[in-house]
Amino acid sequence: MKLSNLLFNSLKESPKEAKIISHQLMLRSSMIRQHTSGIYTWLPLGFKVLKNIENIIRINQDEIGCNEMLMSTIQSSELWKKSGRYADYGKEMLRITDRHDNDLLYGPTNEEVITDLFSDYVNSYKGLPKYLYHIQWKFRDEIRPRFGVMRGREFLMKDAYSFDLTEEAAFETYKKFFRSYLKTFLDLGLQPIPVKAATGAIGGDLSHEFQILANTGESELAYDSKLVDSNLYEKSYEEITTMYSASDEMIDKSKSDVIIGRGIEVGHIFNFGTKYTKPLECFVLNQDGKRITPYMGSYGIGVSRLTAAIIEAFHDDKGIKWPINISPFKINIIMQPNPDYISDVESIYNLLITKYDNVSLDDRDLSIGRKIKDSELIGIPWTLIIGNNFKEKGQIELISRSNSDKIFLSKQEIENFEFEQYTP
Ligand code: 5CA
Repeated sequence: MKLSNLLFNSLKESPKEAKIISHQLMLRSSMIRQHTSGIYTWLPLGFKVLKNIENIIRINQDEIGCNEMLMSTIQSSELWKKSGRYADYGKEMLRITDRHDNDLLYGPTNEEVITDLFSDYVNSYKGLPKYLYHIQWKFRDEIRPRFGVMRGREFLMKDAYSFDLTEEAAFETYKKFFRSYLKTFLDLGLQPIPVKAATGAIGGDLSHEFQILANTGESELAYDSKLVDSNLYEKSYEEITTMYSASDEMIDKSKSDVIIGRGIEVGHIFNFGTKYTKPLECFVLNQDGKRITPYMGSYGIGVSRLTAAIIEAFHDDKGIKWPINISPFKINIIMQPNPDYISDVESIYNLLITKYDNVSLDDRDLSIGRKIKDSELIGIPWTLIIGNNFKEKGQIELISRSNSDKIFLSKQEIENFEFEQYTP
Protein backbone atom coordinates (compact mmCIF):
# COMPACT_ATOMS: atom_id res chain seq x y z
CA MET A 1 0.00 0.00 0.00
CA LYS A 2 1.13 3.53 -0.74
CA LEU A 3 1.03 5.51 2.50
CA SER A 4 -0.25 8.62 0.70
CA ASN A 5 -3.53 6.67 0.49
CA LEU A 6 -3.58 5.70 4.17
CA LEU A 7 -5.85 7.41 6.70
CA PHE A 8 -3.11 8.12 9.18
CA ASN A 9 -2.10 11.01 11.35
CA SER A 10 0.75 10.43 13.77
CA LEU A 11 0.58 12.27 17.08
CA LYS A 12 3.78 13.32 18.82
CA GLU A 13 2.16 13.73 22.21
CA SER A 14 0.01 11.22 24.04
CA PRO A 15 -3.58 12.29 24.52
CA LYS A 16 -4.25 12.94 28.22
CA GLU A 17 -7.01 10.37 28.58
CA ALA A 18 -4.63 7.52 27.74
CA LYS A 19 -3.15 6.15 30.95
CA ILE A 20 -1.28 3.07 29.72
CA ILE A 21 1.32 2.73 27.00
CA SER A 22 -0.73 0.54 24.65
CA HIS A 23 -3.63 2.99 24.67
CA GLN A 24 -1.23 5.92 24.08
CA LEU A 25 0.50 4.19 21.18
CA MET A 26 -2.77 3.02 19.59
CA LEU A 27 -4.02 6.62 19.59
CA ARG A 28 -0.69 8.12 18.50
CA SER A 29 -0.40 5.73 15.56
CA SER A 30 -4.02 6.14 14.38
CA MET A 31 -5.03 2.55 15.12
CA ILE A 32 -8.25 3.37 16.92
CA ARG A 33 -10.49 6.32 17.61
CA GLN A 34 -12.89 6.52 20.53
CA HIS A 35 -16.45 6.87 19.33
CA THR A 36 -17.99 7.10 22.79
CA SER A 37 -17.12 5.66 26.20
CA GLY A 38 -15.74 2.12 25.77
CA ILE A 39 -16.67 2.02 22.06
CA TYR A 40 -14.06 2.41 19.34
CA THR A 41 -13.68 2.76 15.61
CA TRP A 42 -10.92 0.61 14.18
CA LEU A 43 -8.96 2.77 11.76
CA PRO A 44 -7.13 1.16 8.81
CA LEU A 45 -3.90 0.32 10.68
CA GLY A 46 -5.69 -1.03 13.76
CA PHE A 47 -8.07 -3.01 11.59
CA LYS A 48 -5.17 -4.69 9.76
CA VAL A 49 -3.66 -5.75 13.09
CA LEU A 50 -7.03 -7.02 14.35
CA LYS A 51 -7.41 -9.16 11.18
CA ASN A 52 -3.89 -10.58 11.56
CA ILE A 53 -4.57 -11.59 15.16
CA GLU A 54 -7.92 -13.09 14.17
CA ASN A 55 -6.18 -15.16 11.54
CA ILE A 56 -3.64 -16.71 13.91
CA ILE A 57 -6.49 -17.61 16.27
CA ARG A 58 -8.52 -19.00 13.36
CA ILE A 59 -5.69 -21.28 12.16
CA ASN A 60 -5.36 -22.73 15.66
CA GLN A 61 -9.10 -23.27 16.14
CA ASP A 62 -9.40 -24.96 12.76
CA GLU A 63 -6.48 -27.22 13.73
CA ILE A 64 -8.50 -28.83 16.55
CA GLY A 65 -11.56 -29.34 14.37
CA CYS A 66 -13.52 -26.32 15.52
CA ASN A 67 -16.17 -25.09 13.01
CA GLU A 68 -16.15 -21.38 12.28
CA MET A 69 -19.57 -19.77 11.91
CA LEU A 70 -21.14 -16.40 12.64
CA MET A 71 -23.97 -15.76 15.06
CA SER A 72 -25.76 -12.43 15.26
CA THR A 73 -24.81 -9.68 17.68
CA ILE A 74 -28.46 -9.06 18.59
CA GLN A 75 -30.17 -11.91 20.44
CA SER A 76 -33.71 -12.64 21.52
CA SER A 77 -34.19 -12.70 25.32
CA GLU A 78 -36.28 -15.90 25.28
CA LEU A 79 -33.44 -18.37 25.65
CA TRP A 80 -31.85 -16.27 28.39
CA LYS A 81 -35.13 -16.36 30.31
CA LYS A 82 -35.06 -20.16 30.05
CA SER A 83 -31.46 -20.48 31.27
CA GLY A 84 -32.15 -18.06 34.11
CA ARG A 85 -29.40 -15.67 33.08
CA TYR A 86 -31.69 -12.89 31.82
CA ALA A 87 -32.34 -11.79 35.39
CA ASP A 88 -28.87 -12.73 36.70
CA TYR A 89 -26.81 -10.80 34.17
CA GLY A 90 -27.90 -7.46 35.60
CA LYS A 91 -26.84 -4.08 34.29
CA GLU A 92 -23.93 -5.39 32.22
CA MET A 93 -26.42 -6.59 29.64
CA LEU A 94 -27.57 -4.07 27.07
CA ARG A 95 -31.30 -4.63 26.72
CA ILE A 96 -33.22 -3.46 23.68
CA THR A 97 -36.93 -3.38 22.91
CA ASP A 98 -38.01 -3.58 19.27
CA ARG A 99 -41.08 -1.93 17.68
CA HIS A 100 -43.26 -4.95 18.56
CA ASP A 101 -42.22 -4.74 22.22
CA ASN A 102 -40.04 -7.84 21.99
CA ASP A 103 -37.15 -7.96 24.47
CA LEU A 104 -33.86 -8.19 22.61
CA LEU A 105 -30.29 -7.83 23.84
CA TYR A 106 -26.82 -7.19 22.43
CA GLY A 107 -25.01 -10.49 23.08
CA PRO A 108 -22.41 -10.44 25.88
CA THR A 109 -21.70 -14.17 25.25
CA ASN A 110 -23.41 -17.02 23.35
CA GLU A 111 -23.94 -20.15 25.48
CA GLU A 112 -27.75 -20.02 25.14
CA VAL A 113 -27.85 -19.33 21.41
CA ILE A 114 -25.36 -22.06 20.55
CA THR A 115 -27.09 -24.66 22.73
CA ASP A 116 -30.40 -23.97 21.03
CA LEU A 117 -28.76 -24.12 17.61
CA PHE A 118 -26.90 -27.34 18.40
CA SER A 119 -30.20 -29.03 19.45
CA ASP A 120 -31.59 -28.38 15.99
CA TYR A 121 -28.70 -29.99 14.11
CA VAL A 122 -27.36 -32.82 16.27
CA ASN A 123 -29.59 -35.46 17.86
CA SER A 124 -27.42 -38.57 18.01
CA TYR A 125 -24.22 -39.55 19.83
CA LYS A 126 -22.80 -40.04 16.32
CA GLY A 127 -22.66 -36.27 15.94
CA LEU A 128 -20.45 -35.83 19.01
CA PRO A 129 -18.12 -34.29 19.91
CA LYS A 130 -18.86 -30.99 18.11
CA TYR A 131 -16.83 -27.81 18.44
CA LEU A 132 -18.22 -24.51 17.14
CA TYR A 133 -16.84 -20.98 17.26
CA HIS A 134 -17.23 -17.50 15.94
CA ILE A 135 -15.34 -14.23 16.08
CA GLN A 136 -17.95 -11.62 16.82
CA TRP A 137 -18.47 -8.31 18.60
CA LYS A 138 -19.84 -8.46 22.12
CA PHE A 139 -21.31 -5.79 24.33
CA ARG A 140 -20.96 -5.61 28.10
CA ASP A 141 -21.97 -2.41 29.79
CA GLU A 142 -18.83 -2.39 31.96
CA ILE A 143 -19.13 -0.06 34.93
CA ARG A 144 -15.60 1.25 34.30
CA PRO A 145 -14.50 0.88 30.70
CA ARG A 146 -10.85 1.90 30.64
CA PHE A 147 -7.43 1.62 29.06
CA GLY A 148 -8.81 1.87 25.54
CA VAL A 149 -9.67 -1.47 23.96
CA MET A 150 -8.20 -3.31 26.95
CA ARG A 151 -11.52 -3.04 28.77
CA GLY A 152 -14.11 -1.83 26.32
CA ARG A 153 -17.88 -2.03 26.33
CA GLU A 154 -18.00 -3.23 22.74
CA PHE A 155 -15.17 -5.70 22.08
CA LEU A 156 -14.24 -8.50 19.71
CA MET A 157 -14.17 -12.02 21.13
CA LYS A 158 -13.42 -15.42 19.71
CA ASP A 159 -15.84 -17.67 21.55
CA ALA A 160 -15.92 -21.43 21.05
CA TYR A 161 -18.37 -23.96 22.47
CA SER A 162 -18.00 -27.72 22.80
CA PHE A 163 -20.55 -30.53 23.13
CA ASP A 164 -19.66 -34.03 24.39
CA LEU A 165 -21.55 -37.17 25.31
CA THR A 166 -19.96 -37.76 28.72
CA GLU A 167 -18.31 -35.78 31.48
CA GLU A 168 -15.01 -37.61 30.79
CA ALA A 169 -15.13 -36.76 27.08
CA ALA A 170 -15.90 -33.12 27.96
CA PHE A 171 -12.80 -33.02 30.17
CA GLU A 172 -10.66 -34.40 27.30
CA THR A 173 -12.06 -31.62 25.11
CA TYR A 174 -11.26 -29.05 27.80
CA LYS A 175 -7.66 -30.26 27.85
CA LYS A 176 -7.49 -30.05 24.05
CA PHE A 177 -8.59 -26.40 24.12
CA PHE A 178 -6.25 -25.67 27.02
CA ARG A 179 -3.24 -26.82 25.00
CA SER A 180 -4.48 -25.20 21.80
CA TYR A 181 -4.71 -21.90 23.72
CA LEU A 182 -1.10 -22.17 24.85
CA LYS A 183 -0.06 -22.68 21.24
CA THR A 184 -2.23 -19.80 20.01
CA PHE A 185 -0.69 -17.33 22.47
CA LEU A 186 2.83 -18.57 21.68
CA ASP A 187 2.07 -18.11 17.96
CA LEU A 188 1.08 -14.54 18.80
CA GLY A 189 4.54 -14.07 20.32
CA LEU A 190 3.24 -14.03 23.90
CA GLN A 191 4.21 -16.01 27.02
CA PRO A 192 0.91 -17.28 28.43
CA ILE A 193 0.44 -18.23 32.07
CA PRO A 194 -2.56 -20.46 32.76
CA VAL A 195 -4.20 -19.66 36.07
CA LYS A 196 -7.05 -21.49 37.75
CA ALA A 197 -9.96 -19.10 37.81
CA ALA A 198 -13.35 -18.24 39.21
CA THR A 199 -16.19 -18.99 36.81
CA GLY A 200 -18.41 -15.95 37.41
CA ALA A 201 -21.38 -15.38 35.11
CA ILE A 202 -20.48 -18.26 32.77
CA GLY A 203 -20.62 -20.96 35.49
CA GLY A 204 -19.27 -24.46 36.16
CA ASP A 205 -16.52 -25.58 38.50
CA LEU A 206 -13.45 -25.87 36.25
CA SER A 207 -11.97 -22.85 34.58
CA HIS A 208 -8.61 -21.39 33.59
CA GLU A 209 -7.61 -17.91 32.62
CA PHE A 210 -4.66 -17.27 30.34
CA GLN A 211 -2.66 -14.30 31.56
CA ILE A 212 0.24 -12.52 29.98
CA LEU A 213 2.61 -10.53 32.12
CA ALA A 214 2.45 -6.75 32.01
CA ASN A 215 2.99 -4.12 34.68
CA THR A 216 -0.24 -2.43 33.65
CA GLY A 217 -2.35 -5.61 33.87
CA GLU A 218 -5.53 -5.59 35.92
CA SER A 219 -4.99 -8.99 37.56
CA GLU A 220 -2.57 -9.56 40.43
CA LEU A 221 -0.57 -12.76 40.03
CA ALA A 222 1.54 -14.87 42.34
CA TYR A 223 3.04 -17.73 40.37
CA ASP A 224 5.84 -20.21 40.24
CA SER A 225 8.65 -18.90 38.04
CA LYS A 226 8.65 -22.27 36.25
CA LEU A 227 5.31 -21.34 34.74
CA VAL A 228 6.97 -18.79 32.51
CA ASP A 229 8.40 -21.40 30.24
CA SER A 230 8.51 -21.13 26.49
CA ASN A 231 8.32 -24.93 26.26
CA LEU A 232 5.00 -24.98 28.10
CA TYR A 233 3.29 -26.27 24.98
CA GLU A 234 5.51 -29.37 24.95
CA LYS A 235 4.03 -30.43 28.28
CA SER A 236 0.72 -32.17 28.92
CA TYR A 237 -2.26 -30.60 30.64
CA GLU A 238 -1.55 -32.78 33.69
CA GLU A 239 2.10 -31.72 33.91
CA ILE A 240 1.25 -28.07 33.59
CA THR A 241 -1.59 -28.09 36.09
CA THR A 242 0.53 -30.06 38.58
CA MET A 243 3.33 -27.51 38.27
CA TYR A 244 0.79 -24.97 39.01
CA SER A 245 -1.13 -26.43 41.87
CA ALA A 246 2.32 -26.49 43.50
CA SER A 247 2.34 -22.78 42.82
CA ASP A 248 -1.10 -22.44 44.43
CA GLU A 249 0.25 -23.95 47.62
CA MET A 250 3.12 -21.52 47.69
CA ILE A 251 0.92 -18.76 48.94
CA ASP A 252 3.97 -18.04 51.03
CA LYS A 253 4.95 -15.25 48.70
CA SER A 254 8.38 -14.88 50.27
CA LYS A 255 9.63 -18.09 48.63
CA SER A 256 12.32 -17.39 46.12
CA ASP A 257 10.71 -19.01 43.09
CA VAL A 258 7.39 -17.25 43.53
CA ILE A 259 7.01 -14.20 41.34
CA ILE A 260 4.50 -11.53 42.19
CA GLY A 261 3.39 -9.63 39.17
CA ARG A 262 0.52 -8.27 37.17
CA GLY A 263 -1.17 -9.87 34.21
CA ILE A 264 -3.61 -9.23 31.40
CA GLU A 265 -6.31 -11.84 30.95
CA VAL A 266 -6.29 -12.63 27.24
CA GLY A 267 -8.26 -15.88 27.35
CA HIS A 268 -10.63 -17.78 29.60
CA ILE A 269 -11.92 -21.34 29.30
CA PHE A 270 -14.79 -23.02 31.15
CA ASN A 271 -16.08 -26.55 31.67
CA PHE A 272 -19.64 -26.33 32.97
CA GLY A 273 -21.32 -29.65 32.17
CA THR A 274 -25.05 -29.40 31.67
CA LYS A 275 -25.59 -25.88 33.02
CA TYR A 276 -27.20 -24.75 29.74
CA THR A 277 -28.14 -28.02 28.02
CA LYS A 278 -30.41 -28.99 30.92
CA PRO A 279 -32.66 -25.91 31.17
CA LEU A 280 -32.75 -25.57 27.38
CA GLU A 281 -33.84 -29.22 27.09
CA CYS A 282 -31.03 -30.18 24.75
CA PHE A 283 -30.43 -33.91 24.37
CA VAL A 284 -28.97 -36.51 22.03
CA LEU A 285 -29.74 -40.23 21.76
CA ASN A 286 -26.98 -42.62 22.86
CA GLN A 287 -26.26 -46.12 21.42
CA ASP A 288 -29.21 -47.57 23.35
CA GLY A 289 -31.60 -44.91 22.13
CA LYS A 290 -31.59 -43.28 25.57
CA ARG A 291 -31.80 -39.49 25.94
CA ILE A 292 -28.53 -37.98 27.16
CA THR A 293 -27.97 -34.34 28.11
CA PRO A 294 -24.65 -33.26 26.47
CA TYR A 295 -21.77 -31.77 28.46
CA MET A 296 -20.49 -28.39 27.42
CA GLY A 297 -17.54 -26.09 27.69
CA SER A 298 -16.86 -22.59 26.40
CA TYR A 299 -13.57 -21.00 25.43
CA GLY A 300 -13.00 -17.27 24.97
CA ILE A 301 -10.17 -15.14 23.61
CA GLY A 302 -10.23 -11.35 23.82
CA VAL A 303 -9.27 -10.52 20.24
CA SER A 304 -9.49 -6.73 20.49
CA ARG A 305 -7.88 -6.79 23.96
CA LEU A 306 -4.97 -8.73 22.44
CA THR A 307 -4.01 -5.82 20.16
CA ALA A 308 -3.35 -3.76 23.30
CA ALA A 309 -1.82 -6.67 25.23
CA ILE A 310 0.69 -7.33 22.44
CA ILE A 311 1.69 -3.66 22.43
CA GLU A 312 2.18 -3.82 26.22
CA ALA A 313 4.58 -6.71 25.55
CA PHE A 314 6.34 -5.21 22.51
CA HIS A 315 7.23 -1.52 22.52
CA ASP A 316 10.04 0.90 23.34
CA ASP A 317 10.28 4.66 23.72
CA LYS A 318 9.98 5.16 19.94
CA GLY A 319 6.75 3.22 19.53
CA ILE A 320 5.34 -0.22 18.86
CA LYS A 321 7.51 -3.23 17.88
CA TRP A 322 5.12 -5.67 16.21
CA PRO A 323 5.88 -9.35 15.80
CA ILE A 324 6.15 -9.77 12.03
CA ASN A 325 3.03 -11.93 11.64
CA ILE A 326 0.87 -9.29 13.36
CA SER A 327 2.33 -6.07 11.99
CA PRO A 328 0.10 -4.06 9.63
CA PHE A 329 3.05 -4.01 7.21
CA LYS A 330 6.08 -6.28 7.21
CA ILE A 331 8.31 -3.95 5.21
CA ASN A 332 8.06 -0.19 4.82
CA ILE A 333 9.92 1.44 1.92
CA ILE A 334 10.90 5.04 2.49
CA MET A 335 12.01 7.46 -0.22
CA GLN A 336 12.58 11.18 -0.59
CA PRO A 337 9.65 13.16 -1.97
CA ASN A 338 9.61 13.12 -5.81
CA PRO A 339 12.92 11.32 -6.31
CA ASP A 340 14.58 11.04 -9.71
CA TYR A 341 15.10 7.31 -8.99
CA ILE A 342 11.36 6.63 -8.73
CA SER A 343 11.43 3.83 -11.28
CA ASP A 344 13.94 1.89 -9.13
CA VAL A 345 11.75 2.44 -6.07
CA GLU A 346 8.68 1.22 -7.93
CA SER A 347 10.46 -1.88 -9.17
CA ILE A 348 11.68 -2.80 -5.65
CA TYR A 349 8.18 -2.15 -4.28
CA ASN A 350 6.57 -4.30 -6.99
CA LEU A 351 9.04 -7.08 -6.40
CA LEU A 352 8.40 -7.11 -2.64
CA ILE A 353 4.60 -6.95 -2.85
CA THR A 354 4.55 -10.04 -5.02
CA LYS A 355 6.66 -11.89 -2.44
CA TYR A 356 5.07 -10.56 0.77
CA ASP A 357 1.45 -9.61 1.23
CA ASN A 358 2.00 -6.57 3.45
CA VAL A 359 4.44 -4.04 2.08
CA SER A 360 4.06 -0.28 2.32
CA LEU A 361 5.67 2.47 0.30
CA ASP A 362 5.91 5.81 2.08
CA ASP A 363 5.40 8.14 -0.87
CA ARG A 364 4.13 11.05 1.23
CA ASP A 365 5.53 14.51 0.79
CA LEU A 366 7.58 14.42 4.01
CA SER A 367 11.26 14.27 4.94
CA ILE A 368 13.01 10.93 5.31
CA GLY A 369 13.60 11.67 9.01
CA ARG A 370 9.91 12.18 9.64
CA LYS A 371 9.06 9.01 7.74
CA ILE A 372 11.53 6.97 9.81
CA LYS A 373 9.86 8.28 13.00
CA ASP A 374 6.44 7.21 11.74
CA SER A 375 7.75 3.79 10.74
CA GLU A 376 9.14 3.35 14.26
CA LEU A 377 5.93 4.56 15.89
CA ILE A 378 3.76 2.22 13.81
CA GLY A 379 6.19 -0.60 14.66
CA ILE A 380 6.93 -2.02 11.21
CA PRO A 381 9.63 -4.75 11.50
CA TRP A 382 11.72 -3.68 8.48
CA THR A 383 12.31 -0.23 7.07
CA LEU A 384 14.07 0.15 3.72
CA ILE A 385 15.46 3.57 2.98
CA ILE A 386 16.06 4.36 -0.67
CA GLY A 387 17.68 7.78 -0.50
CA ASN A 388 21.02 9.52 -1.09
CA ASN A 389 23.09 6.37 -0.55
CA PHE A 390 21.13 4.71 -3.30
CA LYS A 391 21.62 7.65 -5.63
CA GLU A 392 25.33 7.83 -5.00
CA LYS A 393 26.36 4.22 -4.35
CA GLY A 394 23.35 2.07 -5.26
CA GLN A 395 22.97 1.14 -1.57
CA ILE A 396 19.68 0.61 0.18
CA GLU A 397 19.60 1.01 3.95
CA LEU A 398 17.73 -1.71 5.84
CA ILE A 399 16.81 -1.00 9.46
CA SER A 400 15.42 -3.59 11.84
CA ARG A 401 12.84 -2.26 14.29
CA SER A 402 13.88 -4.86 16.87
CA ASN A 403 17.37 -3.51 17.58
CA SER A 404 17.74 -0.55 15.19
CA ASP A 405 20.54 -2.44 13.40
CA LYS A 406 21.37 -0.95 10.00
CA ILE A 407 22.77 -2.78 7.04
CA PHE A 408 23.35 -1.70 3.46
CA LEU A 409 22.17 -3.90 0.63
CA SER A 410 22.13 -3.72 -3.13
CA LYS A 411 18.93 -4.10 -5.13
CA GLN A 412 19.97 -7.68 -5.91
CA GLU A 413 20.57 -8.47 -2.22
CA ILE A 414 17.14 -7.11 -1.30
CA GLU A 415 15.60 -9.66 -3.66
CA ASN A 416 17.20 -12.53 -1.74
CA PHE A 417 16.85 -11.19 1.80
CA GLU A 418 14.85 -13.36 4.24
CA PHE A 419 12.46 -10.77 5.64
CA GLU A 420 10.30 -13.33 7.46
CA GLN A 421 13.17 -14.14 9.83
CA TYR A 422 12.57 -11.50 12.43
CA THR A 423 12.13 -11.43 16.20
CA PRO A 424 10.82 -8.22 17.73
N1 5CA B 1 -18.43 -17.33 27.01
C1 5CA B 1 -17.17 -17.29 27.72
C2 5CA B 1 -16.08 -17.96 26.96
S1 5CA B 1 -16.39 -18.16 25.27
C3 5CA B 1 -16.82 -15.87 28.05
O1 5CA B 1 -17.53 -14.96 27.73
N2 5CA B 1 -15.69 -15.69 28.74
S2 5CA B 1 -15.11 -14.31 29.32
O2 5CA B 1 -16.16 -13.55 29.91
O3 5CA B 1 -14.04 -14.64 30.20
O4 5CA B 1 -14.53 -13.49 28.11
C4 5CA B 1 -13.54 -14.05 27.29
C5 5CA B 1 -12.40 -13.08 27.05
O5 5CA B 1 -12.90 -11.88 26.47
C6 5CA B 1 -11.68 -12.62 28.31
O6 5CA B 1 -10.68 -13.55 28.70
C7 5CA B 1 -11.08 -11.29 27.88
O7 5CA B 1 -9.83 -11.51 27.23
C8 5CA B 1 -12.08 -10.78 26.87
N3 5CA B 1 -12.91 -9.72 27.46
C9 5CA B 1 -13.88 -9.86 28.40
N4 5CA B 1 -14.40 -8.67 28.72
C10 5CA B 1 -13.77 -7.74 27.96
C11 5CA B 1 -13.87 -6.32 27.81
N5 5CA B 1 -14.76 -5.61 28.53
N6 5CA B 1 -13.05 -5.69 26.92
C12 5CA B 1 -12.16 -6.41 26.19
N7 5CA B 1 -12.02 -7.73 26.29
C13 5CA B 1 -12.81 -8.41 27.15
